[in-house]
Amino acid sequence: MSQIVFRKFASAHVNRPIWAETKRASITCSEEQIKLVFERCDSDQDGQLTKKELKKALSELGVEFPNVRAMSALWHADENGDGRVNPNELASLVKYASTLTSADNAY
Ligand SMILES: [Ca+2]
Ligand SMILES: [Ca+2]
Repeated sequence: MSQIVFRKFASAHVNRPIWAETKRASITCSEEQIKLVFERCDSDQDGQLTKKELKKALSELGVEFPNVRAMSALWHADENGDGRVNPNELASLVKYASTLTSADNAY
C-alpha cells in the first residue's frame, strides 16, 4: 500500500518538480519582463531573434556568458532548426531564459 502511494508521489514529482516553486520565487525577472526584453532586442523588427539579438537580450538580462547562453538558448528554443527564434518559439525561449536569470546564475 505504502509503495503505491510512494510511486504516485514520485511520478507527481516528475511532472512538477518540487524545486519549481522555490525556483520561481527567486526569479528576479518575470517571464513577462523577459519577453519584453527579447522583443526590444529584435533590432531589425523582423519578429525573429538571431543569435546576435539573443546575445544582446541575454546580456541585458544580466545573464553571464551571453554568447554561450545564446547558443544554448537557441538549442533549447529553436524547434524548427533554422537558427532563429520565431514568435512561436519565443515561449520556450522565455522559459529557458527565466531559468538563467534565477538561481542558476549562482554557479
Ligand atoms: Ca530580428
Ligand atoms: Ca526557429
